Amino acid sequence: MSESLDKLFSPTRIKRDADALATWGCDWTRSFPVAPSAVVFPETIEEVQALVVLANAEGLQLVPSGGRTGLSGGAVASHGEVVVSFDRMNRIIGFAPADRLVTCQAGVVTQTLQEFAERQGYFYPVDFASSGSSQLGGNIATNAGGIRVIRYGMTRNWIAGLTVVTGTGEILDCNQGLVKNATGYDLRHLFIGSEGTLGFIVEADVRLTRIPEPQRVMVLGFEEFRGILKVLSHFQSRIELSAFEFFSELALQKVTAHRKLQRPLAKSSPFYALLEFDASAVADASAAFEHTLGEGWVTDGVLSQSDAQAASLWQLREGISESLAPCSPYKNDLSVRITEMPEFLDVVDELMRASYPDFELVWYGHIGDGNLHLNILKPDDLSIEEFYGRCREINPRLFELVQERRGSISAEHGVGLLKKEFLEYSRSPAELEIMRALKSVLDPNGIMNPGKLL
Ligand code: 2HG
Ligand code: ZN
Repeated sequence: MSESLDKLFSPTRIKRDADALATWGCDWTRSFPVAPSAVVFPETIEEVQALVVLANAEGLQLVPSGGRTGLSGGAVASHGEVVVSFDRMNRIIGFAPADRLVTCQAGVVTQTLQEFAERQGYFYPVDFASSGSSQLGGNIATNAGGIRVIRYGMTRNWIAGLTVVTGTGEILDCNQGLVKNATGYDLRHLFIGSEGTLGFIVEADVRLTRIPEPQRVMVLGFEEFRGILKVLSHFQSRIELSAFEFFSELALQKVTAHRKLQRPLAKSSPFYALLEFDASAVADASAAFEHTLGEGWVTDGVLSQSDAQAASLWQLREGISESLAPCSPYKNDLSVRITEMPEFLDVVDELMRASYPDFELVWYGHIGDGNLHLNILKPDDLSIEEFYGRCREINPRLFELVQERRGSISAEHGVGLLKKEFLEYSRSPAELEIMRALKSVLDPNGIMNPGKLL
């Protein structure tokens, strides 16, 4: 089988050395075994198709690989799979101003797309801390969210057309970049968020929007968790928010130490929120701040006075995940409806305090989207296996709280390997059966990203 791969890919486009296998065989998770048999670098859709045909004929298993910034093990190859990297399919192929569409290969880096859009006088609004290395194909495969979902929605909202190679080797041109298309099932949306289990995303027509006004950033301090949601409602009823993020004092301590940043407020508070909005809304935002201060919901606040200050305030939120990485955190990525959020925060807090009195808990997330990232930090004296084992033990109780509120056990990071055994807490038996049936149609031999999601 290895010989056939060599016929398809020239020596510069196939790697089998230990370093390459370790690099391309995993994502940002560190707890799963990494053991691919080879890494290949296709350059065309036809090559991807030929690879899928070969894999079906010879029983190879394929793991799609983008910027490898995933947090759920969705791009980890643990069992001798062939990793299919999109690093060489990284071109922006076309731009149609009247359609506001940019056509990209799957390996285009998010930031490259953002910068391209800006050069054309437009804006690609999906953004996250990993924009500098995450690739569009991976963003689509996980329906990535990030920091401006409250205003612009998830990756799904921006994908007008999608070219995929299915697990049977068919090339599908889904929705062709159309605005209106009432011709039955929209297969594009089946592939968005499919985590590479149905086929390869090879090309996409991405919608752009107008460049927003200059933005201002406010960071507020809170005595109580619940106050954050009151403030969210108050601001949202008065101004359009581009972001509403939150983090705890412990998260702030970790990120300021890691990135050597200034604390935002003179006085420390147990919790903070970061708000972003159009510069033209500053007067309304300031009035909203005064009101929330008067109500006692917030303790203090700061408003950015320059773009540089706004950027450094953003670092306080965007650098958190990176600053926790040395502590091998166990990650939770939960979501419930905003209306459920205040009570949900309380019950999760109670469960966590009772379950992990000796573990450090770092609370942060896109609270304006109902999305909570709760990272549990590994104490130095526990092995990673023991620590993850203890974290997994509590998952059923935590996920029951999510299920009772019809929430999601994975808001934006995907299921991958990390949350797979718990999927039933978010998807019903009937849904899971349909998902398996779809998988068997599009990937009957199970060659696509085996062992992930389902
Ligand atoms: C973020 O919002 C990312 O910073 C990462 O989604 C969250 O590491 C995490 O748990
Ligand atoms: Zn996030």
